[in-house]
Amino acid sequence: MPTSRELEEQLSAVVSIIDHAKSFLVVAHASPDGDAVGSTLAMGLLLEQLGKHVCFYNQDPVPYNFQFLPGADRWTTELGAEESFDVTIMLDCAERDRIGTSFPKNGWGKKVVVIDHHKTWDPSFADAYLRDVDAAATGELLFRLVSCMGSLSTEIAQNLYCCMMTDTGSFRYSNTSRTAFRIAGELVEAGADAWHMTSHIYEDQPRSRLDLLCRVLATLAMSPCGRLAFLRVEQSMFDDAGGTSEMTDGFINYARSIRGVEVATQLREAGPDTWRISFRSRGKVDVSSLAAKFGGGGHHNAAGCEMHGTWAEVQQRLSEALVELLGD
Ligand SMILES: [Mn+2]
Repeated sequence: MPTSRELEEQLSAVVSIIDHAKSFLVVAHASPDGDAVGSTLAMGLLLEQLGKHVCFYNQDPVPYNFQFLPGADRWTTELGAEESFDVTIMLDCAERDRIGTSFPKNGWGKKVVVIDHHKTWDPSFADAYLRDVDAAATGELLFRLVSCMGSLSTEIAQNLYCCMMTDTGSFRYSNTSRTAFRIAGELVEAGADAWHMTSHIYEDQPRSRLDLLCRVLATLAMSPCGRLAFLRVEQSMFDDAGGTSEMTDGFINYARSIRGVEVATQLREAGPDTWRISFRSRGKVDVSSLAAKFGGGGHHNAAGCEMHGTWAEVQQRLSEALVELLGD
């Protein structure tokens, strides 16, 4: 955890790099969530406000429920081979691999800035890091940056509100600090409307998402001790129910919400014998360290990785690792 002095130093290093550059690539992790989308758009809009040239890039498209956000129409999943940038700003992740395998080599600008709040990080490749694992969202760090160098327009405020709301589980998780509430209050003052944001993000889902949820909940399995719950998303479910993989975001919370469950795990089929694993902890177990063991990463209570094998093999390996972490 950086001291406020260290954070100020990190901030001024980032401000100085931005001041001295003209063209920017803004990118967040692949399979972007609300914080990744909101921080990409807020960062891009801030840079445009400062008169910079910006490319809003991600390997993956904006999920259906974030497409209403101001600036979402600028999002691109293609980068021209001839394009180059003074600075690449990487958001909501601090490891190269997280931005996905189709990130083009020429996507890297002459300088790289990382703005992030994840525990796992690679300290070796960026020119400047603005990192605070105690920030509720990457949007919280961007709020500081906007306060330093720009003005909080309604468009930026809406994007930052999306970051704060989604990464705190609608202001319910343990990262919902006094600071998070204070910033949310300022964002509301700047024009972010709570119900407008909620109704687009959580209450405008396609019927197919619920059809998918029915199928996924039917796979619920519990460990004999009752502290572990598993859900599984198979490719065939999308064929039956319709919908897309981004729609499974949030399903895992049903598994964690069961009385007695300490860790919920979701296996999502990503290819033959390949599974994207998500973990949600109630707080006792640091799932980011577990994910790191399997080549992934994340936060104390929310993390992920990729694993290979049949679902039964993967689930067995994870059960053993988790039981060991939980102790008796
Ligand atoms: Mn985040």
